[in-house]
Amino acid sequence: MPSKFLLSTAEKIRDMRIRGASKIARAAAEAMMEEASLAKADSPEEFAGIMRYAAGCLLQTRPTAVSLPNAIEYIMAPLEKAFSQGSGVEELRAIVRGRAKEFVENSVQATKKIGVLGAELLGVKSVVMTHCHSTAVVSIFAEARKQGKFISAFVKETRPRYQGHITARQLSELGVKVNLIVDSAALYYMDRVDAVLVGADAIAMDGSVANKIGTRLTALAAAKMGKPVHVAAETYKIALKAKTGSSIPIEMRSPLEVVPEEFVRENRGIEILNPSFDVTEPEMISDIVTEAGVLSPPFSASIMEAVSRLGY
Ligand code: RUB
Repeated sequence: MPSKFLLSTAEKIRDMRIRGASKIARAAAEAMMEEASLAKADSPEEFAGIMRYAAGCLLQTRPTAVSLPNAIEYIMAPLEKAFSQGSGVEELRAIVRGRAKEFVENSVQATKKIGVLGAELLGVKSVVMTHCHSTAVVSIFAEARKQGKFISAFVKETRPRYQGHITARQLSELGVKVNLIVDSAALYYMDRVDAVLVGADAIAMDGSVANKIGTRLTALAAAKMGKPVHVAAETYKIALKAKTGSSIPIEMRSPLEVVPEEFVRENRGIEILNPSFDVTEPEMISDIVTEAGVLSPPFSASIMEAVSRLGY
């Protein structure tokens, strides 16, 4: 039987009480750590079975954020290796616990480093447009403010879940002057903006970026007005198996996030589509700020270089 903690973490990720690619990955790693601690196994086979089941539960929650399978792989690959080499239960338990802890610590450090590297891209008085809510993006604002920069922001509300409200509150707490706008006002205000700054759920090997639905439209608006688009993302957002953006799965969510149940009942003939993410082409992205450095176009080369340097 999987633990209550594992099941409740999986549930929270699925219904977005835990959301955002890095928080999802860290929560999954913490659930794996807890599962390893609680696992009552008489044999290595039994322990590995418990961990494989836990990994499977977590992997089924949300499909687009590659941070989730990458976190699971970071933990499970050494476990499988040690298992095949005949390690005992306590050794396997220590491996899972150690790797999960390491993943979370690395992720926290990576977000801080992205803050420092990303803040260098912002001028002393920058006006930045954001979409959705990204911890990596907020980290850049936090560092820029720490450096005494006077940043202001046009924060898109981000229908249908309004993650922009979280961004607006957090940036305001940092002392950023915040203008909260409806999503469709992006182009209207783009001429007042110096740069667009967004996070990522997955980055394909060609530099295509999957992020909250509407990111691509924002990037198009930025391209129209000649404004740069900076992406902030930890390297575990790189989808090593996705050569291009078209192989990143896009999560479709409930119509009830878009309209009330009454509307659905009264309008049976209307199909309500709610894709949660879209993919922005590399040509519309100026750079990708990672903890391993700021990656520049051509991304197929810079991503490959970062990946081989990191030993992925
Ligand atoms: C969140 C979203 C964020 C990325 C990056 O979507 O698209 O921009 O996940 O966030 P959702 P972070 O709210 O559907 O999870 O930088 O925190 O990983």
